[in-house]
Amino acid sequence: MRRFVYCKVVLTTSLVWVLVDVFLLLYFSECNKCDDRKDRSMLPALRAVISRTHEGPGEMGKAVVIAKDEQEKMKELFKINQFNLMASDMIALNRSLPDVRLDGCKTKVYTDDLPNTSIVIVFHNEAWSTLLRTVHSVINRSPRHLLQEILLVDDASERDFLGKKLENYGRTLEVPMRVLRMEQRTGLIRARLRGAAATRGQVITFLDAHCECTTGWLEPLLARIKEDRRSVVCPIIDVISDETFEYMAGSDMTYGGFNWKLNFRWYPVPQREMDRRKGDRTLPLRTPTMAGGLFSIDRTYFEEIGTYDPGMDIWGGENLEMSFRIWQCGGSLEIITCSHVGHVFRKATPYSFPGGTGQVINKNNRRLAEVWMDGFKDFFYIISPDCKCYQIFLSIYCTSAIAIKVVSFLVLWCDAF
Ligand SMILES: [Mn+2]
Repeated sequence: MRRFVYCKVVLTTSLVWVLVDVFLLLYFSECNKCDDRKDRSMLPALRAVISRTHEGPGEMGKAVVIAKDEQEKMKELFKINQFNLMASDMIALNRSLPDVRLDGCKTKVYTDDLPNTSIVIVFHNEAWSTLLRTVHSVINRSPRHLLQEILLVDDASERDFLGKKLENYGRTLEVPMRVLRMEQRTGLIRARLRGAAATRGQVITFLDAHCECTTGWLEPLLARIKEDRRSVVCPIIDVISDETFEYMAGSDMTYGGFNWKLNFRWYPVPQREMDRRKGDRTLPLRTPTMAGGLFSIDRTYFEEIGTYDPGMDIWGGENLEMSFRIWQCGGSLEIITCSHVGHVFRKATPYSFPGGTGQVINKNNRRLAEVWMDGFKDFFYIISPDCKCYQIFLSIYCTSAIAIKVVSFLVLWCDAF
């Protein structure tokens, strides 16, 4: 009898321990899920980047050196895109980059509920490695829940690998990537409009096709738009060398301006803007104009201010047009100094334009002056007498421009220049 009681005690205690074990097991497997949730912003690809050793051509943003006996071939390849294609092709699509942010930026914390964004990238005969490195840098360095999709708009490229091969590659990515095709060469402006019209994210982020996004590039852009949906924000544009693909940090001490030829120019940030920010260089920097290639804008605000002027051709002047439009119609244009994106700056354009570059830019600038600059347009006409020969066409291509002006000024209460 006593032995039976003894047995019962042993059995019950064993049972208790089994239950404790089961509980512990369940508890810890739950916690694995917790860790996953904490990590949800970090994609497997990003983890791979972090754990990768920083060796190989161009890693950590270092310059690529081409061997002497390859120099001739390198020069030949350079002509295709007007950058060192051989160097670009040697660099991993997910190469590592240095963290070039100001120290004050690295400790900033952003809320989890930022608006999400669609990325729109327009390309024309872009190189495979630069285009895909742009895409991978977006995916690897953006919290997944903030990326709605990546839209590539092909402005009638003629290279085979940018066809089906690109679409198939897109299917292997962790973020939905779609390729939209323009039927014929239409230029940056109308291609961007096509991309923008297809977006579903709350914010549209336009990028150039040869960029690399760095750690923490996206959150500060979206946080500023969440704070004020009428702020249109640009990252600091770092320089990726067209010769070596070395990554070099851009300055937060220059901002965008323009001259009376209506060329975009960088100027030193004036003291008054430093004073307005009380000397804190990590705060948004109000800039008169933007370079135009890289910026984020609230999608509904983009529609409200009338998007781009669809009457502008190919490229040129659209960045100033957008800048003036934003400032004059109740918004603000800012450089977010905590956000860094690299861009391959080229010395020459590899593209040819129907009708020639000069004519296109003059026509666009003329529209810009007529719609947004009021009496100040005379400065432009005085300094660019070339534009006079287009006077005869004014009535044709200004009708739609003036319609834009009337609508914008009436509906949006836009200010004068
Ligand atoms: Mn570019």
